[in-house]
Order: sequence, then C-alpha cells, then structure tokens
Amino acid sequence: MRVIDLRSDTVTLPTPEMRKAMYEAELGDDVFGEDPTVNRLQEMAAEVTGKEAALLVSSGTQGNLVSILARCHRGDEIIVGSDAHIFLGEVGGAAALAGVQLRLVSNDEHGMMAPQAVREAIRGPNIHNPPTTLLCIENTHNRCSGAVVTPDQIASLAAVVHPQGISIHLDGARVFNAAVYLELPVKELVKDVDDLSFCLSKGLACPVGSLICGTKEFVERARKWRKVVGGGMRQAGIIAACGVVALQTMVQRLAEDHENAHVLAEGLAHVPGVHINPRRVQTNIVIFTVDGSREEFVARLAEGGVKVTTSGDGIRMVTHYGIMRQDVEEALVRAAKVARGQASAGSIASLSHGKGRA
Ligand code: TLP
Repeated sequence: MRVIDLRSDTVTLPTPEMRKAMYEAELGDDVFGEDPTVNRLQEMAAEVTGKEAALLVSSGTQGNLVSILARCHRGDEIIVGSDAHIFLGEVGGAAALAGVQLRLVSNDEHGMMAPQAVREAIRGPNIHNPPTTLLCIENTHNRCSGAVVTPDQIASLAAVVHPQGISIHLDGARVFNAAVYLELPVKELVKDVDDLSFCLSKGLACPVGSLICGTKEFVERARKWRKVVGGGMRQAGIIAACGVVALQTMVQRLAEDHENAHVLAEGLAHVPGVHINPRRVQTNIVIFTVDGSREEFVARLAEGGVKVTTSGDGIRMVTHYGIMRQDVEEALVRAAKVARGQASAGSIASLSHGKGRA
C-alpha cells in the first residue's frame, strides 16, 4: 500500500537537481562570510523579496526568533495574531529568549487582524506600559487553512503601526504560496513589511533552511543574534545550493499543490460526516472537522496509509511536491471509508445506548 503523507509540506524531499547542486556546491566558511553559495542565495532572496539584504538561518522558528531578537529589547511588547505560529508553535521562544511579552489580537478566519484592534492594542507612553515595538503577521496563515493576506490588508496594518514607529515582521514561512495564489511577485506582496522570514524547507522542498530579509542594518544585527543562538554555520553552501535551485525551479509549481488541495477540499466536502468549506482553501493547507472522535479518525486514516495531523480542533492535510493528483484521489477514497466506518460505529453505539430509535 502506498503511504500518502499529508502531514506537512515539511516532509518534502529534495529534487535530483538539488542533490546535484549540493554535491557540486562551491563552499567556504560562512561565519567569515566566505561561502559563495550562501552569499549567492542571500543575494537572490534579497532580490526576490525586494529587500536590501538577506540571511540564511536554520529554520522558520530560528528566523522568527532572530528577527524578534534583532528588532526588540527585553521587556518590549509585540502584537501577534491569536492563531499565529509565533504564539502557538515556537515553544514560547520569543518570551523565553527575546524576553518580549506577546500581546494577542484576534485574527479572523482568514488570518487577518482588524486594523482598529491593532490600533487599540498599541501601548501609550504611561510609565506602567511596556513599549510596543513590533507587529507580527503571518502569510499564508497556517492555522487558518493556508489563508492568504493581501497587499492591501498589509497596507492597512502598516498605516496603523508605521506612523507610531512600530515595525512589521512577516512570518512568511509560506509567502511564496501566497504570491503564487495572488499571481503577484513576492516583492509586491511584502513591500509594506519591514522584514520577513521565509522557509525553503516547506513547499520549496529543500531539506533545511529559511531566509530573513530586511534592511542591511537589520540583517547585520540579525547575523549577530543568529550567532548568539548557535546558528552560525560554516560550509552552509551545502544547504544554500538547494535554496538556489528552489528559488529557480520550485516556486511556480506551488500552483499544482494549490490545485491538489482544492480537489482534496471539494472531495472532502462530499464525504458524509466531514465538515469543510472548500472555498476557504486558497493554497496548500486543508483543515476539516469530523463527526465523532477526531483522534480515532486520524488513527484509522493512518492505518489506511494516509498520514495527517491535527490543527486547532480540526484535522489537517497539506499538499506538496511529493503528492500527485492520484494520491489526492486515493486519499479521498480512504478518508470516505474511514468516515463510513466511523458513522456505522456511531450508530451501533447509539443503538446500544437506546438512542437512535424512533
Ligand atoms: N510549521 C510546521 C509545524 O510547526 C506545524 C507545519 O508543519 O506547518 N511559521 C509558520 C507559519 C509555520 O507553519 C512554521 C512551521 C514555522 C513558522 C516554523 O518553521 P520550522 O518548522 O522550519 O521551524
């Protein structure tokens, strides 16, 4: 039985072209700034995001943490969406290591915070208040089923925070998915954020790596903080070589993942006992709920060779480079079977409890 792994786009394996590039990469010591392949990748990342400079880091988590460290002082307050990965999925690193306090503003189901709510969350100069120094946004939004935040929405947040001297950091782990969805160059999409991190190791299929992009001055501070957290890597061109190939060859194909996610979502919407609004699925993340036990549904799916995760109170399936259309179709067949099994087990249980009778 073919195992269909829909847990995350992080499970992607490098392409043959990436492996070849790794093998052939020209290397140097990147802590001395002498790895030509890292330097090339960083220049490409700066160019594609329209920022002055970029820095290779080990992961999305490190990218967000180092960006916060480079932007804030201990005791600052930063505003993040209530479903943000920085808040929910990064082990509290911003608090533990950067010493900042997170101020949550509710994001809607599309991952967007209301500009007015952000305005109200900004602290005034009162002596009792921590200074608000940063607003973090996420695009695409993981918990919100890969929802895309538009440039106009980002501009509306920038109009609130920038006049107050507050910067915007974008957790752009999947910002290329957002750009492909909007059919916009990434630099257009991120023009109103001061800095961003994006991941090579998700839909772009690299084994490791993220980039932080911003002004030269910000990136130099980030370089120092990357060293503090043990992220100074030596012949990192081995990793960067994949990133170069990813930026050249793996961006436009994300549209295929979006198309597959759409098929998956539409198919799931027709499975009795499964609840999903397929119109909410814009990119490669599909989140749905089920009647009955979610944990059992996930376990039955795994037994049937479909690996998924949970997200919030739902079940998450993510499409990626390793998933083809026939995998999606097969996953739907297997999911329908699990749902049928769960429904009949449910009705037997309710009958034996004296329920379900006329
Ligand atoms: N997300 C992972 C897991 O943490 C759940 C996933 O499978 O989706 N920002 C966003 C929006 C992310 O989704 C992730 C990873 C990160 C940051 C952190 O990236 P890594 O895993 O490289 O540290």
